[in-house]
Amino acid sequence: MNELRVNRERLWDSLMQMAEIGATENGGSCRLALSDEDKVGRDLFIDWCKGAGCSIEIDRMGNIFATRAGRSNRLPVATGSHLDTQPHGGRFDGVYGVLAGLEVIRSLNDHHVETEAAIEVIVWTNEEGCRFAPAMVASGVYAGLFELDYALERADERGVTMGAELERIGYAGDRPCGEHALGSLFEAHIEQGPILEQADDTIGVVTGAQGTRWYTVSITGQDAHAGPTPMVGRRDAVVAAAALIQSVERIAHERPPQAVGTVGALTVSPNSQNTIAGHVELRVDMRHPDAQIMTEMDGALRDSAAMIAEARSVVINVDDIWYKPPVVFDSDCIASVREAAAALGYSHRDIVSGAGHDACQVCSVAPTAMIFVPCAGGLSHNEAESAKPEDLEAGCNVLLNAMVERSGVVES
Ligand code: HGY
Ligand code: MN
Ligand code: MN
Repeated sequence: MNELRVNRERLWDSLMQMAEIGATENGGSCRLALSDEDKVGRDLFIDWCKGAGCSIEIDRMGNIFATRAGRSNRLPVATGSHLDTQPHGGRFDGVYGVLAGLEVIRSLNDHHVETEAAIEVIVWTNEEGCRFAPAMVASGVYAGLFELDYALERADERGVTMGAELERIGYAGDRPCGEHALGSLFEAHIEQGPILEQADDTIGVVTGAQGTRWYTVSITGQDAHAGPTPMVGRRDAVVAAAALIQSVERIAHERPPQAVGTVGALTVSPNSQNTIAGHVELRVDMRHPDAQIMTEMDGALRDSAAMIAEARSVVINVDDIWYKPPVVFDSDCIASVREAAAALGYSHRDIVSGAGHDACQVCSVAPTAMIFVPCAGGLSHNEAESAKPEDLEAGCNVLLNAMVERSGVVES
């Protein structure tokens, strides 16, 4: 069968309409997980899917499964991603994967294609992990990597839990999370890094993803007056935190070119200009494609914390929040993506994802692969995130054809 094609304008319009929900003044999106904005985006997605003839199912973690029926009762071929964003999120991270899936369904309808296996689009709850840590928690429950109760009890900075928010926005589904079996999963996503754009390639055939480790580091010194307290003998938690932040960067620089380390969040107490801070909490993110090197980085961080604590007479606790080992995707699904890209004539290359994705969880329980498209400057988790309509269309064409190849088509 000749390669099927999607509708570029309709895909772009759906992205821009979704971007109006939680739009920020600098052109980005802010729809924190399970916020009112997230609810509005979910409701719009479900309306669109029902308009395209899908049935809808919602599980206990609020994961949404939109299904376009197939002729046989083979396990569905699924796609999807997330609608929740970072606080200064872009208009494409996650959303592209969800709406590319909707575009696949709309295009199958346009072409009057009946598939053997059902085609599904999934919205995974709380992929970003910025309001409720850790990231990819709902797809993690689905894959059996987190317990349901653990996830429902995850709380935000105000102590509001995921379970309470799911009830409040009406997305506490009744279907057990993890019961909805999938035959395979393909997730389309912007690369969020510079490789495709620098290589001038249109499609990333994603073979896996690097590992991620999150920590909460708490530093306790002593509140004291900024004026009369001599410099010698201070137990200044902010200066100790500065030393630890430098260590996180050094540990990554010492393992080029792939190791990365970030301290993206920091809270100071009492946070007063004329009080030496007695307490700081840091949130650390470290990543690498090699699990052994990740273990080394973990040890280096703990050693550095011990030395800083000694030198500055503070107490430092390094608490593990989350460890996601590196993953390798399914070779047959990867081949489906590569063959679709080649058949469609798109330049493509294999790539390992620097970011985590729901596909990195689901690959534990279903054959999985991903499709990347370039984004401008490789920039993401930034309101200026952008991607070209023609690249988004290309990725969606690859998605459509890879899914149809896996699902089988009923010859009319
Ligand atoms: O952290 C990540 O890689 C993803 O954006 N949640
Ligand atoms: Mn994402
Ligand atoms: Mn993200």
